[in-house]
Amino acid sequence: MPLWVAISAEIEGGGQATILVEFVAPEEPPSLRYGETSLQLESPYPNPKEGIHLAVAGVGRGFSIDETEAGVSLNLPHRSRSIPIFGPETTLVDVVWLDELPLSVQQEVDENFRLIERIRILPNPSRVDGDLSDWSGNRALPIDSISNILSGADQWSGSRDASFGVAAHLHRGRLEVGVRVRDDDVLLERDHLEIETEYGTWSFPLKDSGVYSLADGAEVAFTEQSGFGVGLEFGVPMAGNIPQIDQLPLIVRYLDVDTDDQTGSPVVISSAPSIDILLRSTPL
Ligand SMILES: [Ca+2]
Ligand SMILES: [Ca+2]
Repeated sequence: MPLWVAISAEIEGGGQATILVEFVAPEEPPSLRYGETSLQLESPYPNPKEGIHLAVAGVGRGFSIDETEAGVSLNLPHRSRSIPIFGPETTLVDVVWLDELPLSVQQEVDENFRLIERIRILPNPSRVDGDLSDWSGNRALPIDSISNILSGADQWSGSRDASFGVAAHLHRGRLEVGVRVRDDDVLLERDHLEIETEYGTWSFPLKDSGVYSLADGAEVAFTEQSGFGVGLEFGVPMAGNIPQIDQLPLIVRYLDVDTDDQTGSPVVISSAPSIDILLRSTPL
């Protein structure tokens, strides 16, 4: 440890994509990054397609990649379910593994590969009322790294400028999302939040404290602003068949505008690059 595995493929439609899997510690889930390109890497180790045993990880099946008609999936140590990472109509191009990324490649990864963070959805109740105390006890997922920035990375000056923590509940068919936005220059009506599931996307500006109605029966409540930023709660009844609670792909994005921004386009910081990429993989 650490260990990197880069899996490049030709995907449906003719494009190329790479999923980078980074093992930080054997007992922790690996982090996944996605790039719309094929990474050129050379490894001193044999191609792990047939399986590598992570000796450091102790017992287990180790790491392997399955290529079937259903697509490409990963088997990870200590996990009973394999993780689909590319859908059908995918051809594996290259699989390499490395103890560390060369510096030149690290720069390419920093610039072009985005973290795929999965927001866990817990079966807890909460109320969309602008009081975030019903989220205490849930560890928020921090979305605060350069690798979460989808656009405007050169405008972003760090987590105080724009970042957020997010947690989610699904209770009695209602999806509720709690977000604490960190922004040292909150511009009401201009800074936006976006919440996306495969069933719909809601985009709304930050507003004064209060509860507001949105499309499709959704509502959002904001807390009072503080020097830190602003908190909000979002709720929406989910129509139709909700998959298993932990398998509802959910993306939260913050679109940050600052007073001194000359470009006019927001910094976009997001929990995952797109819902399509999230849909390809089941929870880690
Ligand atoms: Ca509440
Ligand atoms: Ca702002």
